[in-house]
Amino acid sequence: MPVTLIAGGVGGARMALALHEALPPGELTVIGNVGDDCEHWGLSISPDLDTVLYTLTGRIDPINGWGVAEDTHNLMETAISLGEEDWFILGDKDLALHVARTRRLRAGEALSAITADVATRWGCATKLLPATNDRQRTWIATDTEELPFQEWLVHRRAADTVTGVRFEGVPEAQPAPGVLEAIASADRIVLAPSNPFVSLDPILAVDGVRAAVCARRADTVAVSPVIAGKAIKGPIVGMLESMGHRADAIGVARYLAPLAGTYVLDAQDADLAADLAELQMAALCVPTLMADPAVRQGLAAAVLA
Ligand code: FO1
Repeated sequence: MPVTLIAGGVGGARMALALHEALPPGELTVIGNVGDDCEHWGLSISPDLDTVLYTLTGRIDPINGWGVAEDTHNLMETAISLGEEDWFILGDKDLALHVARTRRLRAGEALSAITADVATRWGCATKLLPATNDRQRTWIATDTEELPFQEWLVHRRAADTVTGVRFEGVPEAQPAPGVLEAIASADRIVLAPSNPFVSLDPILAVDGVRAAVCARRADTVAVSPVIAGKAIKGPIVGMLESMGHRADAIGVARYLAPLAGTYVLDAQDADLAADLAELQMAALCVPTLMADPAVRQGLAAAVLA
């Protein structure tokens, strides 16, 4: 059963692992967010693609949910002693991937080709596609200024109130090879429990992607990134509030209703299932906290059933 997952952030990578484990090798395609990409110390960094790669190949740091497990920070310590910026943590093993990607991008290779090659070298049977090979960058509007995504999230610790989100590079950004085909040909499309504003929307903003998912609404399942009014990870609840949405799983469901005919609520939110009927969304209620492998299996089974 070919399945396509639209994924960003740590929630996207955990959902990718759940489906990767549940499906026969090669049946899963993950379309990853590149709006979070940044240049740091002159290197091209693709956090969301890397988080999926590290998660699916057993390299991920289980505590942070990003970066490489038990990485060392020798390069970073020396760079800081030379006066380089210290707010974005780059481990030594992680840096190797950024060095390789930066060299290959400068030599003219497409991000999709580099990502596919890394996945093959690391024995990852799941296909990982960046949403676009074109430059796309997420900007966060706050009460006072507009900030690049990583500056807002990491440097400023998401402390500034969000009033809007803008995707630089849109509407020009074109889908990477295989993206529209993966959406059109999958038996099931899954919207990961990712932040809809900064992890799913940049993917959907790529030319033709939102329309392609809307056309498959009956086969699309979205998983809530909010449980009992709290984020599984990250700043989503504050963003829902500051951008005028209901700050719970139903606020996200309303936002995603044009795209997904089925919505997965965490079992703790079972009392919200009735609110999905007016959105013409079918409800599934299962445990969704994927740090637990049994929950991961149960969630994948529910999404694929
Ligand atoms: N997140 C942090 O909270 N602090 C960091 O210093 C940090 C560094 C970092 C380096 C490489 C990478 O791939 C991810 C990194 N992240 C860091 C996570 C990243 O900011 C977010 O997970 C995503 O962009 C959100 O989707």
